[in-house]
Formats: sequence, C-alpha cells, structure tokens
Amino acid sequence: MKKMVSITTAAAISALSVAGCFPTVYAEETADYQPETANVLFAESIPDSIPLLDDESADYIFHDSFEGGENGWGGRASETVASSTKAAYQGSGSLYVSGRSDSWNGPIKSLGSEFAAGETYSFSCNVMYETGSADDLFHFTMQYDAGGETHYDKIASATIPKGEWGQLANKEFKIPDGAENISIYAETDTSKVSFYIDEVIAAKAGTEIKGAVPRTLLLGDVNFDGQIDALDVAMARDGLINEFSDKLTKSAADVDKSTEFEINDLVLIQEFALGKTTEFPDNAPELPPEPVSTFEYNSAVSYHAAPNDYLGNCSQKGTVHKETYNSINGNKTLYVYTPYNYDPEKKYNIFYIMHGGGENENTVFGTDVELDNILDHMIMNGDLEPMIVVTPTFNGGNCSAQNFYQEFRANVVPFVEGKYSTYAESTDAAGIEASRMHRAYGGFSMGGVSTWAVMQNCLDMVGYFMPLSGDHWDGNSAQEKAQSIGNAINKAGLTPRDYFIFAATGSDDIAYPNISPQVEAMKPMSQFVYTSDFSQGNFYFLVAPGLTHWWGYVRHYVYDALPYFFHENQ
Ligand code: FER
Repeated sequence: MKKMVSITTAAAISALSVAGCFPTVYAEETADYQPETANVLFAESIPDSIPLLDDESADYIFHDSFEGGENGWGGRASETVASSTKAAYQGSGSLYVSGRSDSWNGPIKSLGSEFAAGETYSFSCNVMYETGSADDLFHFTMQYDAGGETHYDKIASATIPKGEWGQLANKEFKIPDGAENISIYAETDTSKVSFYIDEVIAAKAGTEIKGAVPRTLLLGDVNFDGQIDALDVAMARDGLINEFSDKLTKSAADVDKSTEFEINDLVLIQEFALGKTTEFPDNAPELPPEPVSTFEYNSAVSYHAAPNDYLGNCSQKGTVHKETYNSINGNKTLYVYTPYNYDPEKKYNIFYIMHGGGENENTVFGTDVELDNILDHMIMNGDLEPMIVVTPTFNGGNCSAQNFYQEFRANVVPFVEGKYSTYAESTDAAGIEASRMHRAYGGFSMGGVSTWAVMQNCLDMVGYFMPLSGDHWDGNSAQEKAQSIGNAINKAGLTPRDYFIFAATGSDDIAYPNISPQVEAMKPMSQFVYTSDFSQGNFYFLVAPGLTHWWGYVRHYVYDALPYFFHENQ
C-alpha cells in the first residue's frame, strides 16, 4: 500500500517561517529546489510505516488477535499468560506472558485436527517486549510427539529490538511425518523477559502473511522510510504541534540528541532535506556523574593489624570446601570459603586470592595464614559483608603467575560461580561481565604478579584488584609497566569508576623497591585517581611501616583492604 503525499516542501517551509524561528537565507536557495519533482518521487517510495495485515482471511486456518480473550492459548509451565490491552500490534488486544522462570517458558496453543502431519503450512506470530536488553532473540516453535519422543522444531526465529513489534514467520513449514499432539509456542533463546504476542495466524502453505517490521532509528527519518526528505519535515512539524505518540519517533526527530524535540530540530531536518547540510550537530547532554556509595572510607587509610583474637578460631565459622576441576592446565584443586550461614539462595561478592612462589592452593587457608579465621571474625563483627573467598593456584601444567589469567577465565570462574552463588546470573562471558563489580582478585608476591596480569587481561571480568607485595611483570621500566596497564584499560573502554585497585606492601618488603616506582608512574595517569576513598578515586597503595615479605603481615593488608571493596558502581 502506498500513501500519497499531500504536503509540499514549500508548505513545510512556510509553516516553519510562520513559526518565526526560521533563518532568513532560504528565499534564494529554494529557487532551484523542485518540490513537485520531489513529491512525485515520495509518492512512489513511501510505504505505510506499519504494514497492515492483508485481509486474505479466506486462506487463514486461524487468526488469533487476542481482542478480549486468550483464544485457547495457555502457559507451558508456571508462567502467567493473559490477554492484555497494554500493547497491541493490531487492534487493541494482545497476549502477555510474564513470570517466565526459563527461556522455554511461553504462550502455547495446541493445533486442532485441521493440521495434518506431513503437510506444509504458513505460520506467523508477532512479538514485542519492553524491558531488559536492547534486543532479544525469539523463537516461534512447534512441539510434537513422534517415535516415542517429544520434539521441538523452530518454525521461525528473529532478533527483535526492545519496544518494537517484530514478526516470526515461515510460509513453508512442514509438520514432520508421524507428528502427534502438535502445539505451537513462542519463547526466547536465553532471556526470561516478559513479552507480548499478537496476530498469530496459520494459513495455507505459501500464504504471505504480513507482519510487524521493527523500525530502526535514523536521525531525521521521522517516518522510518529510510530517507530524510520533505515528508519528515512535515511529520516533524506535526510532532511539534501534537507531540509524537511514541519514543522512537521522538528520538528520530530529536536530531541534535538534546533529549527534547524542539523547533531547532525541525530547522535542522529542513536544512538536511534541502541538501544544505549533510550531518546533524551533537548536543547530547553530558552524562550525569555516576552515583557513588555512602560507604565511609578513610581517604588515606594506614596499616592496622587485625585484633589478635581475629587470628584464632571464631564461634561463627565459615566452611572451606575442597574442589577439583578440569582446566587448560590439567586436573587441579582449589578451595572455596563460604561464610557462616551461607545461603545458596542469596548472592555473594567473591574474592579470588592467589598464593606466592613456592606455595600452593593450601597456603591461604592453611596453618601459615589462616585467612579463614580473619574472614570469620570480620564477617561476624560486621567489618565485612558475608562473601565467598577462593584460593586457586598457578601451579600445574603450563600454568604460571603471569598466564594464570587464562585458566581463571576459561575454567576457574565458570566452575566456581556455576557451583556457588555469586552475582553472576550465568557463567558465560555476558554473565561474568555483568557481575564484574561483585568480583575481586588479589594475591601475594607472585600472586601479586598474577593480579596485575589479571588486571591487564580480565578487566571485563573483575572490578576490584588487590596486588600485595608484587609488581607488574609486563614492561622493563616502571613507566612501561604502568603504561601496559593503562593501555589495557583504554582498550577495555572503561572509566575510572569501573575498576578499583588497592595495592599494599611493607616498607621493608623486598618487593617495595619494585612496586613503589610503578605506583608513582601510575599516579599521574588519567586512568588512576589516587585515594583510598573509592567514592572519589580508584587507586591506593598502602605501605606498612617496617614490615617484610611475609604472609604473617600480608594477611593484615587483606584485613585493611577488603572492607573497601564492592561498594561502587554496583
Ligand atoms: C616482586 C614480585 C614478586 C618481587 C618478588 C616477587 C622482589 C616474588 C618473589 C618470589 O616468589 O620469590 O616485585 O620483588
């Protein structure tokens, strides 16, 4: 269906002039512009912004439009399925599914005896969702029994942008031979987002069933026809008077991205349509500063040893679990500390802490360090929120302190966080990245070396870092070491609110002469804002007077640093 264009460019210009805000230079320049010619072109090329369903109902076997009922649809599991007038692709009703506990939950309908196994049909379903990620992958699926098994065959799949109706359609879908108990349903690929379906149609094979075409944003293309021309000027002018009915249209008209559609946007669209300009100015407001926590930091925290009783047994003990897992460096062991009263229904921050050279995964919870006792007391006394602490190892196979980050990414994090309850909603890359501000990594000596390497290579996984008595081993000079970290941060595209570093050592530690120059080289860099008040900055170096290279001291650095983690940028 095509629409005739009734408004002319000249009319659009005069409307602007009437508005009184139009630059005066236009009279001459419009002389060689030919609105008539342009309008002939527009009349040929402008489709309706939302294609209407063809009224070829003769070919339809059913057409569920959810105008006031569920049309025989229900849920596959315990999700809620109900007709809704909050959104509709056509008419005023649709079917809404919410409370989905799995991606395969969704609205389902069984097909009647008019559908036969071995026959081919045309199926179409329109889908829309309003929350969560910018787009989502949906499937329109057929469930049936055959050969003693239940099968799930995809009729059609599509990635649909948030807030837009999109179609899942297949005009030649064959119901497999021998299929019985046949149903059709809509689902997502992985998300549990709530969604709407509308105008579900089945028809004779080959029937072209029209459906929703999601619009894509192009600044100035107010009518979503793929070009910026006189019709957009006319629609924009209407929008100024009557306001746009939906957000995407307003965004397309707000060509300077000021977040408001105003007369200057109309002028800019006009200039563009006339060929006077080829781009729009960017007046996007600067983003407001990210919220900061109200945690009471000390801005220059100094060394304090944990109280003596923190080193002994605690009446509220957590549990240290021995775990074995397969890794790129062979079969390995690590330990997982879960806090007193660990509840797998809750989410916990997680801290991975690495031993030093000549040590192993037993060291940190072993008799030399007994960090679990300190953690127990800190959590019991409210110094620390209950959290999970993991002691992996860089021993084994081809593993080293410098390349442990590979195993950390490939095996350690997915294994541990698939088994214990952290903020990671999934252990794929997206789930780990989304929870990175709830994940910390630290280590002593060679474990400190591994910490800088994890920082350089796993910024997408970890938000908080605690290098203890170890420096970075990429770079010959302090400047090169600092720069290699800075480059990784730039490459990750992070801001200084996205990562926090609490480094520590003793003034008499053998590593102090290595770390101190690196810290000094980092301080002036734009990526680092030096303070232990992480509501204001992101980098601190605690130096304990007189202390040497020994876990007996270093465990107290953990006591000082760990309460400062996990408050920012949640
Ligand atoms: C340092 C980083 C690591 C350092 C020493 C180590 C002397 C490790 C030493 C070892 O495990 O023997 O900056 O400084």
